[in-house]
Formats: sequence, C-alpha cells, structure tokens
Amino acid sequence: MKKQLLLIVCFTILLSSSFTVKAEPEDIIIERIIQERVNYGDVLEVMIIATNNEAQPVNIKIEELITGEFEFIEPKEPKLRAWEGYNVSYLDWSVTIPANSKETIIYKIKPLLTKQYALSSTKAITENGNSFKSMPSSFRVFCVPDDICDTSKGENNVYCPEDCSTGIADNTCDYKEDGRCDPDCVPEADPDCEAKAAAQEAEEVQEEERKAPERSILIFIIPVIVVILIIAAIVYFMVSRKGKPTIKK
Ligand SMILES: [Ca+2]
Ligand SMILES: [Ca+2]
Repeated sequence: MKKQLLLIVCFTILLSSSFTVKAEPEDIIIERIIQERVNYGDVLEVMIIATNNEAQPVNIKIEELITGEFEFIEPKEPKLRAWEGYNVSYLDWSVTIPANSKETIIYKIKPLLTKQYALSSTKAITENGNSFKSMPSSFRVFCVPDDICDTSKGENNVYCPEDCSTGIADNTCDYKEDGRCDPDCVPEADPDCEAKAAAQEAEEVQEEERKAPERSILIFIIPVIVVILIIAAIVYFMVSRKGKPTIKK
C-alpha cells in the first residue's frame, strides 16, 4: 500500500513539474509600440518588447510580417517568403530572454503612402512550441501639403484634403455634392454623376427627337426612288427591244 502511495505521489510530482516547464500565455508577453501619427517622409520606429515572466530563461523566435508599401531602413532588406503565389516580407529575431526580464527589438521602416496603415500581430514562438502574439497596430501617415495633389504618394481628398479637392481623379470616390461628377465614382455613388447622367440622357432624347423627322422623310423618299429606277429600267428595256431590226425571210 505504501509503495502504491509513493508511486502516486511521484507520478503527481512528475506531472505537475512537466506542466510548470511549459510556458503559459501569461508567462511571455509580446507588445509592439509605434507612433499612431506620422508625416509623409518620416521614418517609423517600431519597438517590440518581449517580457519573460518565467523563473527561467526562455529561447524565443519573434516574427513580424510587414506587408504594404514600405521602404526598409533598418534592416535595409526584409526576408521573403512565398505565400499563395506572392512574396511576403518579414523580419525575424531569435532571442534568449533571461528569467523575469525583458528584451527590446527595434526596427525602422518608411511608409511610402499617405494613408491609414495596419500591421498584423507580432508573433513569437518558444522552443517548446508555445506561441504568443501582440495586439495588431495601426497608424496614419499624414500628408505634407504642397498645393499638388500627388496620387503617387497616396494623396487624395480623404488623406490630403489640403492638396486634393473633391470631385477630382485621385483614386477615391468622395460622394460629395460639389457640382463635379467624381471620375472615381460609379454614377450612382455620386449625386453629381446622377445629375450629369440625367442631363446627358435628356440631351440624347432631344437629339433623337430632332433626328426623327429627317428619318421619316428618308423612309418615304427611298421607296419612291427605287420605284422610279425600276420603271426607268423597264422603259429602257422595252425601247431597246423595239429599236432592234427584224429579219425578213
Ligand atoms: Ca501634395
Ligand atoms: Ca476622386
């Protein structure tokens, strides 16, 4: 009986120790810190903080997918991975974080468009296979006004109203009633396009009505000309037959 009890105690200790080795979600915390507002042309500094709350060091691989319009500043080049026919840019780091301490990673990228960007979660995986991730982040790149609406910088009426007025071709339908039919909108999306389409339709109807009498005259004249031509052909045929000399036997 004593032997059995000893075995159960040993098994329980072994089982609980195997669980304590495994990192629980609260043992490793991954955070990403970025500025939420940057100006066009600015370099964005991204800080990843990995916190190890375990009583022992942990080896961890951190990975950051960076999709979108960016220039890599530090490091200069991302790594590339094929994914569903595309090359996806990413950065990764392998770090050992001592017990109850933090590790900070910094990288720098330059956003190439004036718009709202979103970054997916930073992912981390320990050598035991436990995975962790940060919250996703977003930030906005503000335009630096220069009186030129430059769509190659992503400027449009939404993200750069200082340079881009409503109703212009800026790859954004702005839906506004400003007397200009936005070429980026489907006709029903912009009230000005609807008005323009209605005016165009009315003009087409007027044009049709103007052409209608001309068409009815043509409908009358063409058959008359055809009949005259047929009669002329018959007369010509008969006259030409009469004019032929007859041979007497
Ligand atoms: Ca501009
Ligand atoms: Ca537009």
